[in-house]
Amino acid sequence: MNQFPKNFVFGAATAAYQIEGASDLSLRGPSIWDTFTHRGGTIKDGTTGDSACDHYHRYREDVHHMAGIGLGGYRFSLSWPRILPDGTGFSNQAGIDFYDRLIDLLLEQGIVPYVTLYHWDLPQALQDKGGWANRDTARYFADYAAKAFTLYGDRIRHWVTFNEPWVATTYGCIEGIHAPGIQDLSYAFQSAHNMLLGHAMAVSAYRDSPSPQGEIGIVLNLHPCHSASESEKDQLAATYHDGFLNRWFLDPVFKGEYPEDMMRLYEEKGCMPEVLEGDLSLLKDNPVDFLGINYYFRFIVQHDDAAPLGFSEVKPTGDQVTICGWRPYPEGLLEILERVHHSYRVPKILITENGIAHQEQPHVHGQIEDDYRIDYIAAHLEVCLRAIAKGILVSGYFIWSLLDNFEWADGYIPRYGLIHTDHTTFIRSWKKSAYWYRDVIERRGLS
Ligand code: IFM
Repeated sequence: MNQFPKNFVFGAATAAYQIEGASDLSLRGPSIWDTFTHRGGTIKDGTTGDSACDHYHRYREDVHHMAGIGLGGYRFSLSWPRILPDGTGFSNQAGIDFYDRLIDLLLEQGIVPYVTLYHWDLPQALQDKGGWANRDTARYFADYAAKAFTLYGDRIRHWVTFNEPWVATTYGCIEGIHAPGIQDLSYAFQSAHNMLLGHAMAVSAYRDSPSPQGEIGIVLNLHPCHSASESEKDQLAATYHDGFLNRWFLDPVFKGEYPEDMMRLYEEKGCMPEVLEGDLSLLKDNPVDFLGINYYFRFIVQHDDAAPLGFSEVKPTGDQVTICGWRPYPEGLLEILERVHHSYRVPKILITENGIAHQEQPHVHGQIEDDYRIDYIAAHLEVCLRAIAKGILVSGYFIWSLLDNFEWADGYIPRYGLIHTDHTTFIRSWKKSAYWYRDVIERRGLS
């Protein structure tokens, strides 16, 4: 079978801080990513997302490109500080209007919007009150979510609460390589718990909102975690890494509980978060309608006495490794899909991100011949077809990303886009993969 089902959504994804630009204080409040990028020494090429792709001013052109490719869905995020500059309280009408215009234009072009409420740009004013480690942030998030449901719920039918809470807390609060740039296990696990709490509160707010007819879910980055060797120690390390990365989020969202082995480990290490009575039942009582999976690669894990939690990644090497240090492993997507389908009985699955980046040089005639991206996407789409044939409800696939954009700590070096962005002139040009994806969508299948 190489044809996708009739309702399968072919899409592409972006996130506010990575593309919007328009960071002037008259256009939005500051977020933790403004503070972090301007601190200096935090971003590989010394850049910021101040201008990014200038999508805020060029969204019409971008929607035109999406329509040209034939996208059925577009996943983007709302910038919380563009709507509520301080995170709570007064709102910014210009920001609210911007998303109104974007949503209306997408719908006019027959492109279904998928909206993420939190893709890492916490208002700085809330970081100043303790950030995600402060339990109140969960309530502020739910209030902001409720506002978004009221503003856009009449037109938005697909909502995502959080994007990749594991990355936000691990890179941001354990490794300190993302905003807010903290290195503290307890802070990180408390933040992750408060995000999950905010997620459950937002789901509940959606059910009570004026237009609750759509669906709401969460996006998790999931990875197979394989042991570096047959040794018992490495195998246990892989199980723990899986608990740290996958189960710590899947279990509360789908079962309303944290995994026992991980709670024991975190107690032992003195970093178990404070979980109040009622927190987990709130999660259980507010089930999601779908799970968004961001899939990129697998982890190979080893026992490591020097690592804070007792395990570490064996970094991949070789010429297939991407500029982000990731080795493509498409069969891992099937492993993840089978697992969430069988062990978590996920009602519906979307692949909300999948993509690849290298440092690309424009072709002499101007078009980027990114055959490596075409091979990568084709391999993952083929896995989706295999999963669907096995009865797993994969109902959409969103390429990361529509445009080359600001890739967090790596600045503008990795280029993930179907469309090349010149970050000086902001000129957009289709890469070979954009034409290829257009043909796939037109045929609704792989050749
Ligand atoms: O750019 C990121 C995105 O913001 C979240 N998922 C992974 C992508 C590539 O690193």
